[in-house]
Amino acid sequence: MMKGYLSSGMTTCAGCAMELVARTVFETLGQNTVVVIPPGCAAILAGYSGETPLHLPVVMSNLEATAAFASGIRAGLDILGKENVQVLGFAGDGGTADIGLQSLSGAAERNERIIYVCYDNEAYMNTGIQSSGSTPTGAWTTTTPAGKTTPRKDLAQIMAAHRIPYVATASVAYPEDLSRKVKKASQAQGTAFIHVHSPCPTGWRFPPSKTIEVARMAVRTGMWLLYEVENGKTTINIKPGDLPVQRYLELQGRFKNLSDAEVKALQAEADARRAFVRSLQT
Ligand SMILES: Cc1ncc(C[n+]2csc(CCOP(=O)(O)OP(=O)(O)O)c2C)c(N)n1
Ligand code: SF4
Ligand SMILES: [Mg+2]
Repeated sequence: MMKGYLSSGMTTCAGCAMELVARTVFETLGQNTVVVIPPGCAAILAGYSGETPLHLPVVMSNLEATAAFASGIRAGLDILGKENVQVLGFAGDGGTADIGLQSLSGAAERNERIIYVCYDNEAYMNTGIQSSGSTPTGAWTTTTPAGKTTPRKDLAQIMAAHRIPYVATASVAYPEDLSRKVKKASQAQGTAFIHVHSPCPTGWRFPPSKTIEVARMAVRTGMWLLYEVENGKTTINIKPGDLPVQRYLELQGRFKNLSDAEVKALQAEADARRAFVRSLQT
């Protein structure tokens, strides 16, 4: 049963995947958890002016340094003998793939015992839908009004290349898979990283009632893959879907101006990604 570590009356947008992801992650980790959240849409969960909706100890980091804050808190807890308390970084894609990447990379290289969850809404949403390193090719944002022309970074593989004990991808549409991965992350002997696909109705231009449908279609078309890398071993958790990517793109206004050639290019990218991750699974 959901205990609920977030008060009701939250002010995320209707249909926000990030909030569902946060609730699932907090619920899975439980009360012995200290949370670090940088600026971004999730900052609303940390609160402001001395008030917070979150029933867990939480600090708002700056955007560059979520993993550094988490590392420092981990060190303090260890000195106090509180090894059983988990430290969770919960950050967006801009704060993870771009602005906070150096501190995350440093923490991973030191193999800090922290859990880092990136909710990926594929743009800087909180400041007005600007393109990030995680925005997919072709997507409209306010800084890519004609569609992004370059590919997205492969964040999960960037983290796997640090050879930390646990890396996983997840999706808001598969909460049991997400929860199982969070549990595994909490048992890792070092840095654990989970990259969660988190559709954003406001920025992706779809109705709030369609969040889970959009997220599920990403997996069913191979636009998002669900796998984990445990101590270097890759396991695909849900069979990568092979429906045409058009089925995912057509649900969202941000892709409405794509040409046939651009759709073909995204299809080729999805096919290549599927083949690449399959090749890692031995
Ligand atoms: C160094 C720095 N640059 C810019 C900002 C302004 N800023 C605050 S929140 C935010 C968006 C963060 O995007 P993301 O991490 O993807 O989270 P989202 O808003 O999408 O949830 C930005 C750019 C900042 N706080 N710090
Ligand atoms: S802009 Fe998107 S990610 Fe941010 S609160 Fe609204 S729905 Fe959630
Ligand atoms: Mg974002």
